[in-house]
Amino acid sequence: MTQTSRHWWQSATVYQIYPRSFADSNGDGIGDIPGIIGKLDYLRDLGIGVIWLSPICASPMRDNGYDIADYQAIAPMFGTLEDFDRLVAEAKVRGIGILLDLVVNHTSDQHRWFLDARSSRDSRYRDYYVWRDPAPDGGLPNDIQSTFGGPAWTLDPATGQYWFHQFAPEQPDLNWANPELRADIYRMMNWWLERGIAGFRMDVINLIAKEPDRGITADGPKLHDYIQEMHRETLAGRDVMTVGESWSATPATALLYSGRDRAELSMVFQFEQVMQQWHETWGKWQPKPFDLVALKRVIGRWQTALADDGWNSLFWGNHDLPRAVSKYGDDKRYRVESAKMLATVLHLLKGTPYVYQGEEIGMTNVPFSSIEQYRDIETLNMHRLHLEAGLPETDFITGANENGRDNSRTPMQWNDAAHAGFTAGTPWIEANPNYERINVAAAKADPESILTHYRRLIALRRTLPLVIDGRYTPWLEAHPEVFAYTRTLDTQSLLVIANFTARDVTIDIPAALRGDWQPLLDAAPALLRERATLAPFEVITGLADRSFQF
Ligand code: TEU
Ligand code: CA
Repeated sequence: MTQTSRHWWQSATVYQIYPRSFADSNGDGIGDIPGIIGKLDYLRDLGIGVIWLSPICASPMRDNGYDIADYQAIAPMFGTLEDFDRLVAEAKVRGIGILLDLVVNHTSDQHRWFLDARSSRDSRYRDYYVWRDPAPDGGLPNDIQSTFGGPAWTLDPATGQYWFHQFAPEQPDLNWANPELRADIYRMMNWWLERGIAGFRMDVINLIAKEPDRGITADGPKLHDYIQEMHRETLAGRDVMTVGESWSATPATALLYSGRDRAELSMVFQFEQVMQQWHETWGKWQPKPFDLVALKRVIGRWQTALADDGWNSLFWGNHDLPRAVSKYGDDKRYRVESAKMLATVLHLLKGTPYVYQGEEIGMTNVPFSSIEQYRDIETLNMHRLHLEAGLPETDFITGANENGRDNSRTPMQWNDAAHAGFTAGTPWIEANPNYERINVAAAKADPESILTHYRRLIALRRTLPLVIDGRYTPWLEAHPEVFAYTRTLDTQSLLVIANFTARDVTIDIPAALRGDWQPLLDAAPALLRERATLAPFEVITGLADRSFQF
């Protein structure tokens, strides 16, 4: 890809905000839009170009806003439409665009469409949702299960049919086969785009074309027709970025979503490396031991498959995943080292990097000990179901502390005041008790903080074209403890060699990598000989006027 055809979002770094947990401006214990506005200077100083806001629309908050009751109203707990317009304007002044979370696989059961749809089989909105008659024996139409546990069908006794929901019953699936529904969605998207947003993150976009009668949930045959239609009706002619969430994406389907001639999306979020670390039966509640070789294999496959067309998203965490430093690093003795190492490895890959709030100061998983401390609908449902199915309580709590979604949803840690400076009231979920040590104020006071390191990485992407365009070459692929790669553009290359363990690791340096490497990211220059020893979680980086093309 030449420099002139580059899109703005290929050199930008995205920062994800989970509004509920970011900054509370009025002491009700819930983060809000004025709170976000108050932190825009912090985000500008970090160097990010885009904020992805998790949902802020009116919602009964069964799933913290991923259950929308009105797509064109702001949830009162987060503020008003005026607050939102002010956020867009204030962010723009700082060179930051706002991505909204487009949740259109389903609505809330409190959306007026669904309220009307369930009022009668003759409702004009009935077909906006997916209804089926009971099976001949009166039971469920089929055995599709929902992501949050239990059947994907719930009976509406008044009208005698089941509605389909891939998540909670309070999140009825929309019927994308209905052209009027699609037109309403596009109208709503254009309404937001005209307010000046920078684009959309699209929630479970892979699920919209479901065909439940054929057992199809993800990747239905019409999926790409719908996305192309959506593009024609809303995105075409606008210089916006879009990222589709797809737990089923493979490198091959990523090219369908993000290939340059496809007129669909800018990129997708993929979860292959996340899911390969889950247990076969108990899923994420019984994590497997971390497998670096498998992780490298997945990342390498995506880097290679999207080298010349399509585009990668790069992330370690989000609001559904555990904290990166706890999952892939060492959140105790080597927290700082491992958080910096993980950031370096991710941000020097090819793609658009995403920073999840608090990752830039090395926030960690929570040490909850009782199910009462959790808030997430998925965790609470799965706790009940897995205990019924025989998983011991302590195993579940261990698994939830390792992989549960509340790990990433505790309050952003701003300073060492009560509740991490997040709220003057009582937070909706407890702050991680380590906020006294791990917080933004402490990070700002330390020139060698994780925060400083993120700032350097984000700035480097803006100044060094090699970071954006360079070709990825993996090294030491079978090594179980070290992640190594080069990126090459023309005759310039950068090198990353990272130790993923808490031990010294000595490696044989491949002949091609030996020699002098100029400093990158304020590190010392490196002279690589036949062997090198990396300290715990150390990462070696360097630049050289050499080419590695394979
Ligand atoms: O997530 C999709 C999704 O499938 C996750 O719920 C995932 O399966 C789960 O976290 C793994 O255990 C999106 C949103 O990111 C999530 O927050 C929502 O709850 C979900 O869609 C429904 O809108
Ligand atoms: Ca508030």
